[in-house]
Amino acid sequence: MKETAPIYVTKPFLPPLEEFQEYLERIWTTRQLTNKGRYHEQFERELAEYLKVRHVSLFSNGTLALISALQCLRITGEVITTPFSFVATTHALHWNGIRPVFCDVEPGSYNLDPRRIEAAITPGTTAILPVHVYGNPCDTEAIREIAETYGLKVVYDACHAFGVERDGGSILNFGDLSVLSFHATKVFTTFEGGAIVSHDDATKRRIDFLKNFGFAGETTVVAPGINAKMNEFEAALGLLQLKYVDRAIGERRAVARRYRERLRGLPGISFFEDAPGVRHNYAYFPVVIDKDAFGKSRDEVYETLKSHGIFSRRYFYPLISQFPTYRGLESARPGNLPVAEEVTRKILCLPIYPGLEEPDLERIVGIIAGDAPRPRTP
Ligand code: T4K
Repeated sequence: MKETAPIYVTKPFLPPLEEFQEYLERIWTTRQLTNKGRYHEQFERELAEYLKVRHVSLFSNGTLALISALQCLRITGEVITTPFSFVATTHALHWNGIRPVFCDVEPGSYNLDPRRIEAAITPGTTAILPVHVYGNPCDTEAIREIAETYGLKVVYDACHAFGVERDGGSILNFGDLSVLSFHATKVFTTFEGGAIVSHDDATKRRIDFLKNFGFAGETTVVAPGINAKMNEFEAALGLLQLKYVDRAIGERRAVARRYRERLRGLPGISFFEDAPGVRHNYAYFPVVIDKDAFGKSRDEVYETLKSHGIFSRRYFYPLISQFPTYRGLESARPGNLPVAEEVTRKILCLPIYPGLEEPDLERIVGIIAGDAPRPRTP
C-alpha cells in the first residue's frame, strides 16, 4: 500500500502568509509588540462585532481567561462543574482555591445536566461553571433559573463555542461571563489566545485590569492581577482570521455532512445532528461507539485508525474527575457521574478541519466500517 501522510484530529486554518507579512512589517516598524497595541484594540472591537457581544477582553490563552473570569467575579467556596471537558476547566477552579463539585452530564448533549445541578448545591456553592462541550449549547435557560433561585454566578467555558448562535443570537451572551480559546486546535486560532466576553462596561474594565497585573493607570494597582495579555502578533492573526472564519466554518460543515452521510446506518455508531435554530461551528466531529451493537470498542477503532496513520482523539477521556489530581474529591467517586462515565468510554473525535479532503474522509470511514482501506491518490 502507498505511504500516506498522517491525518490528525485537526489542522489549524491559516490565512495566506503574504497577508500576514503586511501586519508583521508594521509591527517591526512601530516596535509595539504587546500591551494594548493598535492590533489588539482593533481586534477586540472587530471580534465583539463579529460575535455579536457587548465586550471582548483578549487573553493570551483560554486557561488564563478562565482563571481571570473567576477572579473577576470573586468566586470562592464550591463551584459546580462538568467532568466531561478538557482539564483546564477544573484547573481554573483549583488555581483560584475553589473546590470543584462534579455534576453529571445530559445524555443527549453531554453538557452539564440542569436536573442534577440542584442536588449538588450546598451552602458553600457560589457559582456554576458549565461547558458548551463540542460547541453544543448548554440548556442556558434552565441554568439561568437555577442560578437566579440560589443566587449563583454562571461562568460559561465557551472554549469550543466560537461563533455558535441560537435563534440568531450569540451563545456567548448567556451567564455572567463566557470564556473563549483561540488555541491552535480551535475553530478560530490566533496561535495561542483566548478571551472573556462580558456584558457591561464596569466588568470589562475590571477584567482588563486583572489581565494586566491589576494596573488601573500608571501608578495604581487595584487587584492582584496577572499577566495574561494577548500580544500584537496574535491580535494581527486574529484580525486576518476574521476575514476567513465563515468560509472555514462552511468547510467544516461540509465535512460534518459528509461524515453523517457515510456513517449513517452503521449499527452502533451515533453522532450529533444539527439542532434546530442553532448555527453550529463544527469544531469537533464526535462519534459514540457502542461495542455491543458495533462489534468493536471505541479503543479498538481508535487503535485501528492509528495503525493507518489517522490520529483521532478521545476527547474527553478520562473524565477530569478520574485524573489522579481530582479523583479524591467526594463528587468524583465512581458511580456518581454515570452518564459521563459511560460516554467517556465510548466517544471518539474524528478528524475535522477545513481542507480535509474527500478521499481522506472516505478512507477514515472505510477503516471504521472495516472495509479495505483505500490508498490515497497523490
Ligand atoms: N476549556 C476547554 C473546554 C478546552 O477545550 C480548552 C482547551 C481550554 C479550556 C483551555 O484553553 P487554552 O488554554 O488551551 O487556550 C488540545 C489543546 O491544547 C487545548 O487547547 C484544547 N482545549 C484541547 C481540547 O485540545 P491536545 O493535547 O489534544 O493538543 P495536541 O497538541 O495533541 O493537538 C491535537 C492535534 O492537533 C495534533 O495531533 C496535531 C494538531 N495540531 C496541534 C497543534 C498544537 C496542529 O496541527 N498544530 C498545532 O500547533 O490539547
